[in-house]
Amino acid sequence: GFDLPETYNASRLLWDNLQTNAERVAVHHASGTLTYAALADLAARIGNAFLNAGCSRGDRVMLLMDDEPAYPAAIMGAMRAGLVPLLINIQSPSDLLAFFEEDSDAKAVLVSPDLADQMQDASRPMLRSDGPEIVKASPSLSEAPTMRTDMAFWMYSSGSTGKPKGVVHKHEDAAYTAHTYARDILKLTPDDICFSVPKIYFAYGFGNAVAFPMAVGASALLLTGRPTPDRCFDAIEAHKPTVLFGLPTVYTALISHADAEMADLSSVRLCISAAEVLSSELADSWRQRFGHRIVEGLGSTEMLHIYLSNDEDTQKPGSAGRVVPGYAVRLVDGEGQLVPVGSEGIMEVCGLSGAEYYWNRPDKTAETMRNGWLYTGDQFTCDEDGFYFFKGRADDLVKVSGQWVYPLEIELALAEHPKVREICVQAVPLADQRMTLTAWVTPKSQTDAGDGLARELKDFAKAQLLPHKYPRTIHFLDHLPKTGTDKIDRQALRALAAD
Ligand code: 3SK
Repeated sequence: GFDLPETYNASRLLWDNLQTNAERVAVHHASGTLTYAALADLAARIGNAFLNAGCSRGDRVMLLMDDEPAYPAAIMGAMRAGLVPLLINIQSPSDLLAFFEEDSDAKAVLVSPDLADQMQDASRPMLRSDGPEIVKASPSLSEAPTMRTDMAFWMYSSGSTGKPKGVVHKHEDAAYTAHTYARDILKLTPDDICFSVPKIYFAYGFGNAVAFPMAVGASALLLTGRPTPDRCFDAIEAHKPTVLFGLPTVYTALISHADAEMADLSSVRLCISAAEVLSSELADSWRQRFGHRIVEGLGSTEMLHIYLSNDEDTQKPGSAGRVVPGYAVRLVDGEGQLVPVGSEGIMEVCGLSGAEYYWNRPDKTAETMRNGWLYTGDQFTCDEDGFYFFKGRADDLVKVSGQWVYPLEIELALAEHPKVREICVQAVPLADQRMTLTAWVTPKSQTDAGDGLARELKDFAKAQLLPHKYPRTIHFLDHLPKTGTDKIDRQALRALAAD
C-alpha cells in the first residue's frame, strides 16, 4: 500500500537516501557525478540561499533551470525549506516569464548560468545556480513541518488558448507517481540510470529524472543544453543509461540521424514514450534497429505523470495502454454519463497524484477538476482487454464535407507511409467558415517533396480510411515546429495556415 505520514515533505525523496545510499551516485552529468550525500548538501545550500534572500514558508520561488545537478537539488531544497518551487519552461519568451512572476507572486528566482540573460528584467531577487550565495550558504537545513496535502510545487500547463494555468501539486504527489508507474511499469532498481530527453521542467521529465530515481536510490543522467541526436547518442555511450524516456518527435529525430547506424544503446533495458501518439511505423523501425519495443503511456501535468500504460510484454500497437494500478479512468459523454463499453467517450481520470486546483483560476478548476475526477477533454475508446485508444481531443472533432472526422486518425494513417518522416494533420477554417483538412509533412528525403508525393499521400489515406478522410491541402516543410516540450507545435502550424 501507499503509506505516508500526515506530516510529510516531498524532499524526503532525496533525504531518505542518506540512510542507505549516501555514497551511491545520484546524478551523472558532463561535469562529473554527484552522490546522494553531495546532492543533499547542494539542496540544503540552495534552500538556505532562498531563506537568506528573504523567502519564507509558503512563498513561491521560480526555477528557470536547464537540466543540471543543481536543478533536482533546487526543487528538493526549496521544498524542504517550506517554499514552493515553480518548474518553468526554459523556452518561455520574456513576456511569459513576466506573467509567471506576476501570477505566482514568486519571491525569488533561481537561474542556470546560461539562462540568466532571459531574466534580466526580473523584478524579484535573482540567484544563479553557480552563484556565491549558494556556495556560501549552510549545508544544514531542517525540514519544514508540511502536511502531505500541502502545496509543494507547481508547473504551468498551457492549453491551446488563454494564459497558462499554475498546476498546484501536493507533497504526496511525486511519491505516488513513483509508487504506481515507476514501480509497476518501470520496475526501477537502485542499479538503474534514467535518461530523460524531455527536460525536468516538463512533468514527464520531472518524474523520469527526479522523483523516480530518487524514490529507489537509482541515478539520473542529466544533459544540459539542446538534446540533439548526436549529443544524446554520445551521452548514452558515455554514461550507459538503462532506461530511456522520449516522445515520438525525439525517437524520430534519433532514428533519422546518421549516427543511428552505429549508435550503441546496449546499456538500455527499457524505452518509454509519452506525450504524443506513437505511430506503429516508428515503433517498428525502432525495434528493428535497437531491439526494443517502445513502451507507450499517457499522462498529464495535472496528474503529474503516466496513468495509462502498455508494458513491454503486453502491448497493443496504437494504444495508450491500460490503467496503471492506483488510478481509475472512465469514459463519459457530453452530459457526464458513462458511455457503454466499446463506445467513444471523453476520458476522466482519478488518482492521488492529481492536482486539486489551478492557481487563482476557479473557472478552469471547476471545468477540469470535478469531484475528484480530472476531465481530460481527450476522446478515447476502450477495448474488451482494457486497452485505451486515443481518438483526438474532444474539441478537435470536425465536420468536413458534412462528415465528422478526427484529424488524428488521418495523421496516424499517413505516418505509416514509407516516405513520411513527420506529419501533422489539422482542420483549418476556410474563408467561408467551413473546415478543411490540412497536412504538414516532413518527408524522409526532401527531394520527394512536391505534387507527386502530395497525390500519393492523398491516395494512401483514401485507400485506408473512408473516402472523405484525406487532407485536401498538403504543405511540405524541412521540419515541423516543436513546443518547449518537444511536441509538434500545432498552434504554430495553424497560424501558418492562417497567414
Ligand atoms: O503528455 C504526457 O503524456 C505526460 C506524461 C507524463 C507526465 C506529463 C505528461 C504531460
